[in-house]
Formats: sequence, C-alpha cells, structure tokens
Amino acid sequence: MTYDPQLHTARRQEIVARMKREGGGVMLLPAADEKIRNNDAEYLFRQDSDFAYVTGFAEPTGCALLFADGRYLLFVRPKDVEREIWTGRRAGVEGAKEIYGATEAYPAAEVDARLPGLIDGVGTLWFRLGHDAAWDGRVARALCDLRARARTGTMAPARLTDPGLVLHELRLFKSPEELRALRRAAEITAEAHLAAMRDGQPGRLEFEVQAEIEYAFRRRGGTGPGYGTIVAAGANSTILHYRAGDAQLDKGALCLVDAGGEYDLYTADVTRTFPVSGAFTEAQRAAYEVVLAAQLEGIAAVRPGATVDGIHDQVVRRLAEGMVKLGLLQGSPDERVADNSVRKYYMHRTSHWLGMDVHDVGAYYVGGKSRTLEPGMVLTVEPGLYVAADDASAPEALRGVGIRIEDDILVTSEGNVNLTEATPKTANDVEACCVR
Ligand SMILES: [Mn+2]
Repeated sequence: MTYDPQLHTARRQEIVARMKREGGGVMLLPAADEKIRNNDAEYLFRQDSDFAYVTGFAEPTGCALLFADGRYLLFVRPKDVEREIWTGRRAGVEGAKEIYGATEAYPAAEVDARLPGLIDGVGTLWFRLGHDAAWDGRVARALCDLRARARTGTMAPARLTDPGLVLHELRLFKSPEELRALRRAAEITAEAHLAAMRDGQPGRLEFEVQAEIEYAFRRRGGTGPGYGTIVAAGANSTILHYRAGDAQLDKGALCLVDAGGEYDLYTADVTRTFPVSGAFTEAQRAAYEVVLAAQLEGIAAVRPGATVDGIHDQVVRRLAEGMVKLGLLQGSPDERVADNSVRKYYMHRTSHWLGMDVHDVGAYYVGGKSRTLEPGMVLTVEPGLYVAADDASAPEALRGVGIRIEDDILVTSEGNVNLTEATPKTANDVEACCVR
C-alpha cells in the first residue's frame, strides 16, 4: 500500500521481533517482475503482496532482505536516464536508502553475485520455496555455492523457513490503515454493483455489464478489479469461476456478478445476483431467499471464538433445508448433509480470508483444527446454490439458476461488521436497483 515510512518501519520491526523468536536469520522477499503478455507487451504490473506489505516499494524487480539483526537490504532497478524516459521514474539505489529506509541497497542485477555472501552463516533462511521457479533456482544456486565452499569456512543456512509463518500471520490481522483501504474498496465495489444492476437490462451482453463495473472501479480511484470480474448470465451463473463473456442477458434469467474493486492494493470481494427483467420469478425468489437466509445466518455466526468450519457447517445445514423445500433434494436435510448430496448444488466453501489478495494469506487450520476467529480478521461469507441447466431431477423452473451472495466481514470484539453492506442484498432491494 502507499508507502508510509513510519508504518512500514514498524511492520519490519514487528517481523524482525517475531523472526527472533523463531531462530532469527534473514528473510528474503522477492519483488514481482514484469510479465510479458505477448511479444513485448506487458501485463499491468501488480506488486507482490508480501513484498509490498513489508517495503511499501512499488517498483518491479529485485528483492528485500530483512535480517534479524536489524539490517534491511533492497535490491532495486538502478537509476537509468535512458530507460526512465521510456518506463518512468525509478527511486534507484540511493532512493531505496533515502526514501525507503534500506540500510543498504544494490542494483537488482547484483542479486546472484551477492546472495551467497549475504546468507552465509545466517542459520535460518526465510524464503517461500515453490512460489516462483526463477527465485527457487536462485536460492538453490546460492545454497549450492555456499555448501561447495564449506571447507573455506562458508556455512549455508541449515534451516529454510516459510516467511508466511510470520508475515501471513501479521497480514491476517488487519490494522486500521488496512481497514481504511478495504472500506474504500468496499465503497467503490458497492457503486459498481449498483451500476451492474442498473445496466444489466434484457439484451445487454455480459461484457457490457463488465465494462460498467470496471468503469466504476477506476473512476473512483481504484486500480481496477482485484480479480477477474464475473458477469454470468442465465445458466453461466452455475459455472463457479465463469468470467464475463459475450452471452446476452435474457429477460426472465438471473445475472450473477462476482466483482471486487482493488484500492491501494486491497480488494473487496462481493457477489450479487439480480433478475435481468427487474423482478424475480416466484421460483427464483424462493431460491434466492434460501441463499440469503443461509448467508445472513453465516454472517451472524461470525464472532470471536467461531470457526470457519463451524460457519460453513451451519450454512450447509441451512442450505440443505432450503434444497429440500425447493424440491431439489428429498428426505431429511440432516440425511442430505450426512450423505453429502448437498454438494450437488453447493460445491464450494463458504469463506476465505480477504485482504491484499482476494484469497488472502493466513492459516485456516491450527494444530489440525479449524481456526478460531479473532478481532481484526476479514473473511467472506458466500453461500450459493447452483442448478445445472441439464439437471433433469431438478424442478424445471430452477434449472440453469445459479445464485451466490457474498459479503466481506470484519471480525470485531463485539461480533462483526459487514464491510460491504452498502451493496443492496434483500430480494426487494435488489429489484429496486434493477430499474427497467
Ligand atoms: Mn470470494
């Protein structure tokens, strides 16, 4: 997020304090590299979340090294008058120290040459293996180099530890600054969903609605979508990770929109489902009420001491009752939960952490048990109901109906706050937003 010398220094101090409790050493955090989209055109750059969280440094390429003894190194792209004319200003090696607080800084091109010397004798190297193949290779070569020279007194780190152990635990608990960014992302996202409901008229194409949504994100100062925008018309809504395509929104069908704006590296994650005609059919409304009731119950269950699995189980139980009532399943709801047939119409989990990454970091299980919620955590609650278009066993009026309702919930000491409650959700409120 926006660089703030005090904030980022305090974060690094906290990380170092926690590293010391786990054996000290050095944490190596690669910055994201620019990625080629095709030929020489690049994807829009997005900084690595861990790297951004620790450094506040927005430029691509290089890495940070955080030593338990307090040293803080940055490898960055050096100043280059010629390149900067083409690709923009760089802080450079001097800026890395003077602006970003590095105790030492070097050109990114020197990483390979300097890395062995920097990790020699540190004992523990905090590095996330398996995240980036190029960096895995770099680290492996540095370790090999040190091991090969062991007779001369070099000592390769004996322990490789996942930085997530410290970093992702910190990121799981949102600070007031982070919550400000998330709330802003939520505000922008509410506006985008309102635009989608307004614009999602019969005859519109999915990508037209997507354009309205992403226009709202950008116009309000967001970076854009925090993940691929889903606009799913009709039976497309039963495909969980469908992207906005070119299907037409038909009168009588539903449209499912799963879209979240990113603001200052934090993203919202909101799903709403609205009737294209502006009014739910009786069957659609009945199914909608089932999902909404499950979602409201799931949100109400979010409080310190609750668990992600517990909330999921409660939501599944409520959905099973609804599925029986709607004629999708037969028998008793408990039996249908027990034999897992609920999965036919609800096949995903109810919650995930949310923050800089849409599926944010942080352990879901501690000691083999579903994690207990604590104040400062942010998670989604997003039950759904998806009836395949060719499901001959389902009531005809429900075939091809996909409904998901998703909000972003902050755990507080009193219970929770719904960060995305500004986006209309009751069937009546949604209809009222679908002005036709
Ligand atoms: Mn989600």
